[in-house]
Amino acid sequence: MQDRIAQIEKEAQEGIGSAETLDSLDLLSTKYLGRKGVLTGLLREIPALPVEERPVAGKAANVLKQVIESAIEQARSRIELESQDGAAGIDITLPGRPVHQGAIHPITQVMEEICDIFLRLGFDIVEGPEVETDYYNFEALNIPKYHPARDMQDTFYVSDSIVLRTHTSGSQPRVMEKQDPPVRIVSPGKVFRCDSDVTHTPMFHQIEGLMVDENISFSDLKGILTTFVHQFFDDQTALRFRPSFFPFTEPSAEVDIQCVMCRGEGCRICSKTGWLEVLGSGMVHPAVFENVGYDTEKYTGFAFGMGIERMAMLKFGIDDLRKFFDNDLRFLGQF
Ligand code: 2NL
Repeated sequence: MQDRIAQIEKEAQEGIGSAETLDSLDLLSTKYLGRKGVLTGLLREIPALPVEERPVAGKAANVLKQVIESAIEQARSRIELESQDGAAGIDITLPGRPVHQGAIHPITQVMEEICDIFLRLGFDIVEGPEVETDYYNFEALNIPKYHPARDMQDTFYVSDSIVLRTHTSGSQPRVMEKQDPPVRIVSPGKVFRCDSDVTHTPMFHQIEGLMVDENISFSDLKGILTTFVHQFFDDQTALRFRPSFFPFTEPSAEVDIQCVMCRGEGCRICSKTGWLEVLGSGMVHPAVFENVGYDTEKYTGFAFGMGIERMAMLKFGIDDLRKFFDNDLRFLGQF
């Protein structure tokens, strides 16, 4: 009897364990627990056993019944969970949940692209602090105390001698103080001006470049900046160098490119001139070299600066600077 009970339990466990549908489970339930089932048959045989075996056999049969019942309940939960339309309520016809994919901000993209072009031209990237001393932001760059650029209107002052940097130039004298020429660096980053209207945001991005060595001439400036413009826009884009003024360069030149919208025909974007201003540049003023201890008889260099937002607007044909800062994902995801 004990052996048969053990045998029945083994078979029942195997059958129930491998049942895959509720229907087959129902059949197994009837087979073992039904009115004409295996267990009923087993219990009916007990009275025929020798009297001393009956209690043990009866108890074993009842234990077997409980074991089978709980095995069937477990299997039912398992099958319901696995089944697609069972009591667990998993509806496989529901559309999937959307996975929102991020995008790199267009300003970051343009910043990285510009850095890549200068890296290929042999420049290193340096980053300086956004909170800068008056000395590095102004004094070292030959912007004296009375210069209009230092006006409270333009500069965010943290204290008398600390400002939010108004350009990334300050990173460059820091490098020159520590390193003798040749120097070939670009410094990208956020800059801050106390100015906010349709075409100005109080924070924007710039990249500045500096190249210093023996025998660096204005031709090197023209060559590097022409290569840059041809790589960033396209190699058919015409450039012109127009005399200008910056306190930290002499001579200074602004770089215009042929209008990317009308190709020089004259349109709204270029105010009918056919040209767009993209860069400021010049030969580093000897006063800047003296401030960092470079021998002005031995070394010359050129420097340049440009606004990233402006480059991104021209490249992507965006007409409003503020769109970069609205954080509208429908806009930002397009680039
Ligand atoms: C512009 C013009 C410019 C520089 C930045 C520079 C840096 C050092 C020495 C001399 Cl360390 N010059 N930077 C030179 C010319 C122009 O930026 O329009 N920026 C948006």
